[in-house]
Order: sequence, then structure tokens, then C-alpha cells
Amino acid sequence: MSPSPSSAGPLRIGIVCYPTVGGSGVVATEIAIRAARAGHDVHLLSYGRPARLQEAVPGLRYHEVQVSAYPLFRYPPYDLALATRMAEVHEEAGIDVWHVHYAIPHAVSAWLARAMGTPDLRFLTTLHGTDITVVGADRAYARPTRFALEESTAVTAVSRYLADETVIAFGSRKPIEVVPNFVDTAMFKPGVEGRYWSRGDRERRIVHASNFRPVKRVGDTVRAFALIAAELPARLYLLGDGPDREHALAIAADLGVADRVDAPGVKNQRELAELLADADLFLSTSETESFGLSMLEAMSCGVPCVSTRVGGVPEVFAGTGRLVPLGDQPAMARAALELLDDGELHRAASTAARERAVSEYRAELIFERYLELYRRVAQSDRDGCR
Ligand code: GMT
Repeated sequence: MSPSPSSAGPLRIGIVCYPTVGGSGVVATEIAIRAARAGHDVHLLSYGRPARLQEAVPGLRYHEVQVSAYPLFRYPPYDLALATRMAEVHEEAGIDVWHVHYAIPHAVSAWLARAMGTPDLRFLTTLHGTDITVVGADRAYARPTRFALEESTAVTAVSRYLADETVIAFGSRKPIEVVPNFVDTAMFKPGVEGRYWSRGDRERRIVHASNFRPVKRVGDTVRAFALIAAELPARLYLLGDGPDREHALAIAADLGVADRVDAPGVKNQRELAELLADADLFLSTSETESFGLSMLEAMSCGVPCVSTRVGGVPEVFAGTGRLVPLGDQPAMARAALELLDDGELHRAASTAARERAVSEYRAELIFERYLELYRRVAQSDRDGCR
């Protein structure tokens, strides 16, 4: 068993996440990098190198979880391979606290790692969104998800909305602390070119950034854009990649706006920040969004957002962005046109968005909250924070 960590000394932290461009992997990797830079010993586990972990960071070790593919397995059991690796890293490194991002299957694997012979393993589960609202609600996964939440040493959710949904969906009595997502406000900052009302070209730059999963309804984004582009000179930048990207481009072609839609690949966070920095508007048409990390990144760049009124988006905006009903593209276009046709209104919305990102969601602030929680978890009873 590892010695109890002091209240101020370095911690040995294990982090588990999905490696893809999705927000939960971004948040997990950013925490890992910041913790390593602050002098903690960090071990990051995933099945692939996370998109945001591009360079070596002293103090941060990446462990790739290998899954053996036997012909018998139609579905290789990643959750077992992950549990095994967690138990190994726990023993080798003497981890004080595990932080698993996205409940399925990570929280179940953490419980299994503990049950397989490392009884001092303490883990914090962070709920991100569809692990509760979509996948977790699936009958096939609901029971193990509820079980793993109860077995977690502590649970956090990225918004009040998601914490409340978890109680409704699982009837869980486990306390759920809200620790919101965060943004690097020094990287995601307003650009030098200025907005449409001060630039020479006057063409409105509209962005959408996501993992292009069906839940994002990117087709609706393109349809709303076509209505906007019928009124004002405008260009849509589709940032990111995923299953519905080609579908969105096909809709743009059908609507006759293909020449006004760009879909540049985004290699890394810095490139994304540069593309957002001088944008005029962010559109989000998601059918559910527990938080909306890419909107927070846009807000941090001073980009006003128009989103469907879903999930945790209203609490993140707190009046700084515009909300429209799900699936109502004319309403989205009207809200966008108001901001894109009135420089004074746009300037005020841009300032409010940036101010909210800096005052409530700057990375330094939220990272400290996680660290404080890590110390509480590390010093707590295995089954729950005191
Ligand atoms: O839950 C998902 O759809 C995937 C997940 C992810 O890995 O990006 O997205 C969720 O977590 C993000 C980070 O906390 C949030 O910003 C997203 O709003 C949330 N997505 C949904 O709720 C659809």
C-alpha cells in the first residue's frame, strides 16, 4: 500500500480517458499535462495516444492499453485489458488517486482493478455527457454504470444539468460534485484581425467545431447557415472530423452553398485556437450537450455562440449567448443575423463571452479544484470522500 500523500506534496495520479477528439479526452489530457507540469507523477492510460498529447511532457507517462484480438472475440474485451493495466500501473507506481473520464467502461474497469487485488485503489469518476444521457441510459449498460458510480470514491459531473440528470436516470444517492470544464484562456483568445464590423472584407465568418457525431446534427448547422448566407455575405468553417462530416458537405451541395463552406482539417489545439480567434459566430445544433466544450473555447476567443437550448448549455452561457429551440433552423438563422448585422450588439456579445470564459472557466481555476479533490480522494476512505 502506498504511503498517505501529504497535504501539499506531489501526488501519483492515474488518468484514464478516450483518446479521440471528443471533449472528455481533451479535458483529461489537459489535466494530465497541467498536473505533470506542477510536479506530480502522472500516468495516462488509453487505447491510443490522446489527440492533445502531441509532445513529451516530463513527469507524464502514457501507457497504451493493448487488447489482444483472438479470432473467438467478435468484440475484444477492452474493459478487461484496461482493468489489468490499471492494476499493474497501480502496483508499479503506487498511484494515490485515479481519475477516470467517461463512466463507460472506465469506472467499471477501475472497480475491477480494485477487486482484482489492489484494495487501496481510490478512483474519481467524471461524468461527461452521453455516458449518462444516451449510452448510460441504454439497458445494456445502465446497471453496471449505476454500480460503478456507487463504487467510485467520488463522482463529478461537468455541469449541474448532468449531475441532476444522473440522479434522475440512476436514482443514485452518491453525492455528485459539479466541476465544470475549463479552457486555456491564454491560447484561446481574441485574434488580431478583428470582427466583421472592423475588418475590410465584411464576409461573416461562421464556425462549427465538433466530432461530427449524429448527436451534433451538423446537417442543421448547414441548413441554418444557408438561411444566413441568403441574407449576408458569409462563409461556414466546419472544424473537426467524424461520421457526419461528408453528410454535412453533401447537404451544403444540395442547398447550393458548397462554395461557401470550408472544412479544413484541424491538426491540433493551436490550429483550432487560431481558426476560432477571428471568427464572428459559433453555431451549435446539438440535440443534447451536457456542457459544450468547443463553445467554451469559442467564447474564450470572444466569439458569440448561438446554440440549441439543450442540456447544460444555458448554464454555461449564463445569458452571454443566444438559445433557440432544437431543430428550429429559421430561429437559429434569425438569432445569428441579429448579431451579424449589428456591430454594437456583436461587440457587446463578444466581450461578455470572453469575460465569462475568463472569470468562470479559466484552466488555472478549475485545475486547482481538481487537485484539491484529488487530495481529498487520496486521503479518504476507499468507498467515499469524507
Ligand atoms: O458524451 C459525449 O458525447 C462524448 C463527450 C466527449 O468525450 O466529448 O462529450 C461530452 O463531454 C464533453 C466534455 O465534458 C462536453 O463538452 C460535451 O457537451 C459532452 N457531449 C454531450 O453531452 C453530447
